[in-house]
Amino acid sequence: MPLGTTLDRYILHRQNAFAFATGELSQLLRDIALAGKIVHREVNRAGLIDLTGDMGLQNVQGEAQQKLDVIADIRFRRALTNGGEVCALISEEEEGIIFTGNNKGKYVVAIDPLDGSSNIDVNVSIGTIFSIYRRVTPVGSEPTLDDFMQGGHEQVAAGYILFGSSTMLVYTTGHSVNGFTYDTSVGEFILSHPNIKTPQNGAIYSYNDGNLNAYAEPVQRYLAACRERQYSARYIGSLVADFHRNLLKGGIYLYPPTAKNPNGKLRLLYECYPLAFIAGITGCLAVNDTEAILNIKPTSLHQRTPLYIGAPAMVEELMGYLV
Ligand code: P6P
Repeated sequence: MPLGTTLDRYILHRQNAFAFATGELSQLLRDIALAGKIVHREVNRAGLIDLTGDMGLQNVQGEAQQKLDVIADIRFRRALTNGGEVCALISEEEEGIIFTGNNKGKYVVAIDPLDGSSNIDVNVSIGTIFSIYRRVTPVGSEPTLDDFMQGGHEQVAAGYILFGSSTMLVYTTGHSVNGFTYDTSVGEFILSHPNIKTPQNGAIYSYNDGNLNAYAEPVQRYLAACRERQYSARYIGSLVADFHRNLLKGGIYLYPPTAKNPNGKLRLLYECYPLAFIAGITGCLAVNDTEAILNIKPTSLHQRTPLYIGAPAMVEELMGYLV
C-alpha cells in the first residue's frame, strides 16, 4: 500500500486479502485507533486543563495512578466495549477481568492504557500497548481466565500507540509491522512506516543505569562491553518510546531482575508479549534470562518478566553472557 494510505483503507485492504476475514478484527483495530485519537487529544491538552499529576490513588500494581492513566483506561475500555467485538479485556489499571457484556464478541484484549505515565508531568513520550486474542471459550458464553492464558504465540494482533513528537500507531496481525502517523489536520492515521524491519545489529542500549549494581554479573559485563565500544546509551524511561527507537534504528532494551523487582518489572501479558510479537516480525529477538518471551507460559494476569528485546545480534551477544 502506498505511503499516505489511511489506516481505515489499509485495514480494509488487509481484510480483503483474507477470504475468511469477517471484519470483526478490522473493526476492533478501528476501535483502538479511535481511542488513540481521543487519548492523543487528552495527552496534548493535559497541561492546559490540569490533567497532569496523580489521582492520589494506586493501581493494582501499587503504583500512583496519574490522572491520564485513569482517563486512558476509561477511554480504551469504552471504545472496546462500545465497538462490540471484545467480550473481555484486562488492563494494567484493573485487578481482574473487565467484562464488556458483549458475550458474542470473538476477541479479548490485554492492554496497558498509558505506559510510562510518570513522564506525563515533564512532557516526555508515553504510550499504549495492546495485545489481541481470539477467545477460546464458546461465543455467547461468559469469557474466563482461559481466554487470557493462551500464551504469546496465540496473539492474533498486537501494537502500540506512541504519544511523542507525533502520535504513531504501530501494529501487526502477524504478517508485517506497519506504522501510521496521526495527521491531526484531518484526524486520520496515515501510513508512514510500511513494513518496518529492524537492523541486524545496532549501537544503542537502553537500561536504567541506577540499577546497574543490582544486575547479575553477566548483564553487567555485557553493559561494560557496550560502554567500551562507546555505544549510545539512550533511556527515556518510557518502554514504548525506547522500544520504538530501537525497532527503527537497531538497539537493545534491557530490564533485568533486581532486588526490588526479582521477576523484572515489566508485565508479560500487556507489555512483553505484544512487543515480542511485533519484534519477531521486524527481525528482533525478545527473551528473558532463560527463554523467549513468547514461549513463557502465562500463570497470572499481571505477572512480570525480565525483558531483553532488540536487534538480533545484540540480544544474541547478551544471551552469550547469560548462559
Ligand atoms: P524504571 C514505566 O513505568 C515502565 O513500565 C516502562 O515504560 C519503562 O521502560 C520502565 O518502567 C522504567 O522503569 O525502574 O527504570 O524507572
